Amino acid sequence: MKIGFLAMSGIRAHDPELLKLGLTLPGFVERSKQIAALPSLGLLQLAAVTPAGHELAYYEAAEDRSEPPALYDCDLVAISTFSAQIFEAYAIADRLRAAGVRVALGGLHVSVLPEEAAQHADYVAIGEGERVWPRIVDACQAGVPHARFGASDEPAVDIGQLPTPRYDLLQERPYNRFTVQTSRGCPWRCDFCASSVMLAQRYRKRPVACIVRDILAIRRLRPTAFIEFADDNTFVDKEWGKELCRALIPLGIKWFTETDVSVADDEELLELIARSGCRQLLIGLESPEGSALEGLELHANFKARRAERYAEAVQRIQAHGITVNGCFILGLDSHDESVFGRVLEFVEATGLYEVQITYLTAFPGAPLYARLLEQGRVLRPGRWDLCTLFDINFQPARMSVEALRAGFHELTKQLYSSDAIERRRARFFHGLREPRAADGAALAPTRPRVTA
Ligand code: B12
Repeated sequence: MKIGFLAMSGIRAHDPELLKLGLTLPGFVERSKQIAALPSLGLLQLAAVTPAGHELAYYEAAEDRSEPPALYDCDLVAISTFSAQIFEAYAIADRLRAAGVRVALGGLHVSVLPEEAAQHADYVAIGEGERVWPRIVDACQAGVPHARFGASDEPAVDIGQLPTPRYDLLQERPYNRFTVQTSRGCPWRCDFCASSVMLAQRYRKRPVACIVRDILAIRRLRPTAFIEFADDNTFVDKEWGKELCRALIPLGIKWFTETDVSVADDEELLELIARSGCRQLLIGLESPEGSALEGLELHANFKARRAERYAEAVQRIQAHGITVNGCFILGLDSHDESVFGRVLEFVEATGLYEVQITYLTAFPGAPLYARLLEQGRVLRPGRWDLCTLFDINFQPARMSVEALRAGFHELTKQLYSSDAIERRRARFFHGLREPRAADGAALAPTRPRVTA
């Protein structure tokens, strides 16, 4: 069979005013452009486990969200879904199916809402795809008309055995960044989190040798590729993290990942992270003060317990020449209109290099969604296209939707103006040029420069 893998990359947001701001604010646009160009690791991973004997091709939906005509020559098309693009994915699936092409849908959104997806697909995959995808391919080849495949009905996926994703299918496409997974899941259970909902298994790490193997495969295609680890929380296990970084040092790559604030507890790990080429750690701080974080992490109240030491942690990480992208969620239940000023103060006080603000978002399948739905606070239920992190889909507890939006817009202007960005950058590099010893004496500038 000819099998097409259709990725729907790009960034989604609907608020016209925010989009206008986004187009004029350099800090906002810069990162969006970089990350919007990421290929779909999920699909490249599926391509790698496709049974032999089929012709495979990777496609991207066009900028106007339409499907490439070549898809109509395929026998089977796999589409990966996130909530924000689900209606676009369904529309493409409907058109392909009307033309006789079989369609398989999988990914985060349809794993949570398989009944909805089944109206638009021949095959629906629930959960991790490595075991179910070969079964879908076989079912399609055998002419099975309709089926649903759940990862929980199959033996567990062993991520220690994953083959290298088929990065080679990207051919000459102009990607500058590539994703590699080093781990799956996260030991924490944040109420709003949309990514770990589908992973039935616990937090798992891949063998370091496999990660290096995958990076080398990317390097053969693009010698200067920037690597993003597509993890939920990379440095949960500090000793494994050190092993990973030691293996990355000789590769001379530049990389980025997401992890939690406990990474700051281990000086040796920070040193290795810096030496191995890390350009940035993205850390979900969520709110500038602990009271707003009470009960947010459902297992151990991890975030509230850590909040007091946030500022110290950011400074400790950045002192190693690693920039921190601190993420804040606006609209948490204890947030009133004073939160916007407090985020700004926190950013100024800590010298965070980069900041990301998003709205609290009720994603289908997340505990937050069930809670808000029960409280009658989900605005326009079923409007999955609003699950962008930049559009409001819930009623905030202590302010109006309008106040949340207006405060967010204002904070966006303040955080991403050229001046604010310049100031944060200058402060970061200045801090690196003048590191101080514990007794306050100036040290030689030994820290690596950060340029990405
Ligand atoms: C990299 C990434 C991106 C890349 C995606 C590139 C791409 N084309 O895939 C970019 C930067 C473009 C991106 C964009 C967005 N993202 Co994003 N992104 C991620 C991130 C960090 C990693 C995803 C990843 O690569 N995972 C690793 C792969 C191996 O796993 P996977 O994709 O889930 O695939 C597995 C299974 O799902 C399944 N599977 C997947 N597809 C299919 C298809 C078939 C047929 C089958 C059988 C199986 C199958 O098999 C795969 C292997 O097991 C996640 C966080 C996370 N940890 O998941 C957020 C995440 C997915 N993003 C999120 C969001 C909100 C967005 C945006 C809406 C942001 C915005 N405002 O624009 C957009 C979505 C618009 C869009 N393009 O769809 C949310 C999604 C929540 C949800 N329920 O939808 C997440 C979970 C982050 C979060 N904040 O919670 N993102």
